[in-house]
Amino acid sequence: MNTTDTIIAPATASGDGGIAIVRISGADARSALSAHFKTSSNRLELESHRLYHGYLLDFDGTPIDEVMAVYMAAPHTYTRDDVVEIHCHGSQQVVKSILNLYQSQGLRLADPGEFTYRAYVNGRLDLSQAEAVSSLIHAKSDSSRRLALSQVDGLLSRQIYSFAATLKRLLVLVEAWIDFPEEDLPAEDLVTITATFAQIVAEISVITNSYGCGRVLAEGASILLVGQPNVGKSSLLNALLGEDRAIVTSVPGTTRDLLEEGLTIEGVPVRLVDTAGLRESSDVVELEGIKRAEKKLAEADLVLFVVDSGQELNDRDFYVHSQCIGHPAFLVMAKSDIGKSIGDLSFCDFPAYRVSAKTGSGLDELRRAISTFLLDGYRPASETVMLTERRHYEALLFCLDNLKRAITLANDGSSLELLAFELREALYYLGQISGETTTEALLDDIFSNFCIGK
Ligand SMILES: Nc1nc2c(ncn2[C@@H]2O[C@H](COP(=O)(O)OP(=O)(O)OP(=O)(O)O)[C@@H](O)[C@H]2O)c(=O)[nH]1
Ligand SMILES: [Mg+2]
Repeated sequence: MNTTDTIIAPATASGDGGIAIVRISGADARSALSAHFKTSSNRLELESHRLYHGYLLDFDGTPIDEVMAVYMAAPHTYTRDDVVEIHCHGSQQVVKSILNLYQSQGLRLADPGEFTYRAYVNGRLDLSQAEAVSSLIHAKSDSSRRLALSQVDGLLSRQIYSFAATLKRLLVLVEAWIDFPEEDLPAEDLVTITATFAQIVAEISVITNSYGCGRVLAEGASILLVGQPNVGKSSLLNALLGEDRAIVTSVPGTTRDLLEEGLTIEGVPVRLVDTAGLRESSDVVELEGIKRAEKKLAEADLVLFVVDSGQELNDRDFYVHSQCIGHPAFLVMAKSDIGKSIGDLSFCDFPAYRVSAKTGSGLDELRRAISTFLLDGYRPASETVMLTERRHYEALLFCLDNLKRAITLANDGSSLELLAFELREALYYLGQISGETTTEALLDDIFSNFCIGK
C-alpha cells in the first residue's frame, strides 16, 4: 500500500446528521485546505491544531458549504502525517462535493482503515492497538468499550514489550555463549535465566487465562432457552429482557422460530435465544424450528433447560435433558409461583434455579449465577490485561510452548543453539501481536475490517 500520497475520506458514517467530517492525511493536506478554504477572519496562515470558521470554495470561488476546519501539523496527529479535518454540514451531498473537489485535484480516496494503517506504519500505534481501534468503533456493550479502550491505550502492548525486552536481553546472552564457547558457562546465570523464563511463563499464563472471560465481555455470550413446549421459555426471555418481546400464549408450540435478543446481565453482554419447544411434531414449520433449536445447542455458551414447576416431569422433559447433556447448562424451574411439586429432579445434575416470570422471584439469583458462570468466576480489576482477540490468544499459546521448551533446555544445559532457537520463536510470536513480525496477508485481513475514514 502506498503510504506517501495524500488521502481523503469521510470520517463520519454516511446518512444525514448534524455535522459530517472529511479527513485528509498526507504531505499535501495543508495546501489542499488552504487552496479552497476562506476563513471568516480572512486569515491566510492557519495555525496548527486550531479550528477556524469559514467557507469551503469550489474551483470558481462559489461556496460548497459553511464549515469549520482544522489543520494539524505532523507529528502530533492520528496518522503522524499532516492531517486536515473539515467539519461540514452533515449532508451526504456536501460530503460528496468536497470529496469530488479534492479527488479532481489529485487526492486519493482512502481505503478502509487506511488512516489507522498509516498510524501503525508510522509507529504511533502497534498492531494490537490498531485492532483495538476497530473493536472500539464496533463495541456493542459497555464492557467491550472499556476493554477496547484500555487496549488502544496500550495496556496489552506494554506487557508484550516488557516480555520481549527481557527475552531479547536473554537471547543476547545465550548468543554470546554460543559465539565464545571457550568461556565457561557460569552455572549461576543459567539458574537466573530459568527463573526469568518461569516468571514470564507465569505472567503470560495469567493473560491467556483471561481470554475466556475477555472474549465474553468483548463479544458477548450466547444463552439458549430450551425446554418442551409451554414450560415458560418465552416468558422467561421477556422477564430477563424487561419487555414483552416474544409472543406468550397458553397454546403449546407458540414459538416456532429462533428469536434472539441482546441484553446485559450483571455487566455481561449476552445474546438470549428463545427456541421452539422441543417435541415430536407433524407440523413442518414447527419441525424446522425444532431442528434449528437443536443445532444451536452446540454453539451456546450456556443452555437454560427450562421445566414447568406446575407440571409433573414427563418424557419430553427427559428428552430435552438428554439433548442438553454435554453442554454447559442450568436447570431452570419456571413458574415457581405455581409451586406444585414436580417430582424427583435427581436425574439432572445441572445447577438448578427456581424462577417465576410472573412475580419476578428468583430472577436476580439466576442473573448472578449466569454472569458468574460466564465470567468463570473471573472479576477483572481495571488495570489487568484481558485478552479479547483469538489472534493474540493463539500467538501467546505458541509463545508459551517455546518458553516451556526453553526452560527444559536451560535446565538440561544441553544445547544453547536450541535454546536460542526457542527464544527467537517466542519473540516471533510476541512480535505477531505487536506487529513487529507480520505478513502482508495478516495486515490486509485486519485493516479490511475497518470502516472507510478510520
Ligand atoms: N403462573 C405462571 N405462568 C407462567 C409463567 N411463565 C409462563 N407462564 C404461562 O405459561 C404459558 C406458556 O408460556 P410461554 O412463555 O409461551 O411458554 P414457552 O415455553 O415459550 O412455550 P412454547 O413457545 O409453546 O414452547 C403461558 O400461558 C404463560 O402465561 C410464570 O412464571 N408463572
Ligand atoms: Mg415460546
